[in-house]
Amino acid sequence: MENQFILTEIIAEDKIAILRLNRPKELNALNLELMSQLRDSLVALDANDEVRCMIITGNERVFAAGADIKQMAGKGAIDMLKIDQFTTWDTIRRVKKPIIAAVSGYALGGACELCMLCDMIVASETAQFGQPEIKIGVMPGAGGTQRLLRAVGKARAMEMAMTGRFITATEAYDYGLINKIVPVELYLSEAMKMAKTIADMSPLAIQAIKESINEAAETFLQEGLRLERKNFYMLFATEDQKEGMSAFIEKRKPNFKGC
Ligand code: DAK
Repeated sequence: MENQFILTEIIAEDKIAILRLNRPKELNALNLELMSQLRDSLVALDANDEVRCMIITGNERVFAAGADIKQMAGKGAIDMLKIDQFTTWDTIRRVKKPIIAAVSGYALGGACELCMLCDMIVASETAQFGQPEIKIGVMPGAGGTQRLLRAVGKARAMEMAMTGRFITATEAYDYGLINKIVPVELYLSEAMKMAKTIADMSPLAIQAIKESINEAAETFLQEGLRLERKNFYMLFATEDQKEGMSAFIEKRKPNFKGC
C-alpha cells in the first residue's frame, strides 16, 4: 500500500512510464500523501535508466479536482506555512526527464497547475481546465497565477482566476495551454505515442532542451511563485476561506463577507 495513490506502469520496450493518480472516489483530489507519492515516484523514475519519458494521467472522468479541500478546510495560515508543500512541487519541477500530462475530464486548481508543471499536455475532448480557487475563498497557490499567465496571457489568466470558469479542451487548445485534443478513447495512447517519439531521441539532448526552455520560461518565475504562495497562505487567515471551503463540503452557496 506504499503507493496506493499513484499506480506506476513501466513500458520497458518503449522506455516510458505511466503514473496514474488513483483516488477515484475523491475525484483524485491531491492530498498531501498523493503529492508526496507522486514526487517520490517521479524522482525514482528520473533516476531509472529504463525510462526516458513519463506520463501523468488520471481516469476518463477526471484528471484531478485540485488540492484536497477537506484536508485544507480547517487550516490556518500558520498551519499552511508549516506544512509548506512547495518543496514537493519544486522537486517535481526539477525532474530532468520530460513529463506529459494526459488529461480527460476535470483538471482543476492544483491539478491544472500540475499539468502546467508538466512539459506537454494531451487532452481528451471532455477535458476541462480551471482555477476555481476563488469560489472557495482563496486563490491559486502553485503556479496558477504565474504559469497560467505565461501560457494563456494576462486577460485570460485574469478571467480564469477571477471567475473560476472552467475552459473546454477546445478553448485550452486555442489559448495555447495544451498540445493536442483527441477523442476520449485515444487520449492516453496519443500521449504514449508522443512519449515514445521523445524516448527514441537522444536523452541528453531532450534533457538539455527541457532545461533550456524552462530556463527561458521561468526567468522571474521563482519570485512570482514566492509571492503567489505567500498570498495563498495568507488567505487562510481569512473567514472567507473558512466559509468558502465549508460551503463546498456542506454543498451550499458560500456567503463571502470580505474578512
Ligand atoms: N477536494 C476534496 N474533495 C473533493 C474535491 C476536492 N478538490 N473535489 C471533489 N471532491 C469530492 C466531493 O466532495 C465529493 O465527495 P462526496 O460528497 O461524495 O463525499 C466527490 O469528490 C464527488 O464530487 P462532486 O459530487 O462535487 O462531483 P460533481 O461531478 O458534482 O462536481 C467538480 C465535480 C470537480 C466540478 C466539483 O467536485 C468541484 O468543484 N470540486 C472542487 C474543485 C476545486 O475547487 N478545486 C480547487 C481546490 S484548491 C499549493 C499546492 C496546491 C494548491 C495550492 C497551493 N502549494 C504548493 C502552495 C492547490 C489548491 C487547490 O487546488
